[in-house]
Amino acid sequence: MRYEFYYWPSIQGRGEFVRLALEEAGADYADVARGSDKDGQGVPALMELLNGKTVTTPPFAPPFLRAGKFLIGQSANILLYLGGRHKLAPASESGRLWVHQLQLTVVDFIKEVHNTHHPIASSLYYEEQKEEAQRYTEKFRELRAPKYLGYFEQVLERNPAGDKFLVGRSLSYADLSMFQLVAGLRYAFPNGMRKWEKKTPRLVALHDRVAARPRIAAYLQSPRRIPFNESGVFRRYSELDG
Ligand SMILES: N[C@@H](CCC(=O)N[C@@H](CS)C(=O)NCC(=O)O)C(=O)O
Repeated sequence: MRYEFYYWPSIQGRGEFVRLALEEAGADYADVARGSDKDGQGVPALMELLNGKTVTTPPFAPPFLRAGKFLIGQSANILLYLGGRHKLAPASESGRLWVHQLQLTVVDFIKEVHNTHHPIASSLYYEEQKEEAQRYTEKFRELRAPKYLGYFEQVLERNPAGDKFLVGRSLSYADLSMFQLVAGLRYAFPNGMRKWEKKTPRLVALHDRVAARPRIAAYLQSPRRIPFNESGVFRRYSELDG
């Protein structure tokens, strides 16, 4: 089956967690809004599914995925679906729930990362909420980022099957998301990350292993990987990095 993946065309954003899973799975997919299918209809095709009056299961926001007759929204929900189909999650129900739980925690963390530059409203420019961003991000750097990263480090440490993967002894989509978190935080908060990484060696090692996986390495070198920029979730504003 050829998947149709829908996300804003110029950013990694929340879509990147799904792109990484599609790439690791070697799945056949079109990144529709980037014009790789649908006869180059791109963003209009995305908007049609988002706002079309006849869509009976409309997504609230991108990313979303069309898989045959399914239209699936919410990044963690899309990954729950792909994980089961492409062996990117354990076969057992308990294992799948655990991976899903970790991914939902990634979603929470991403929301807080987003709040560092948009603490008041997504509809305002960063420049219109710089003071609040500064205050929010001080606490993010002091408390939240170390807490989330420390949590994932602890999950690796406590995995009864060893600390190579978050869950069990094989790769899951949550491991791919760990790669993206480390890469994104290194981009957005290079100073902060240098400090936080010292306490999360397993997480950093997992990032490196994921980056070296043949399909992921090929993807990262390809034009399909959009570079980090100041429109996505991870933005480099040096004044927020302490
Ligand atoms: N929890 C959702 C969040 C989706 C979301 O916030 N998407 C952003 C782009 S990254 C968006 O377009 N939001 C529009 C809005 O919130 O109105 C997920 O993880 O997929």
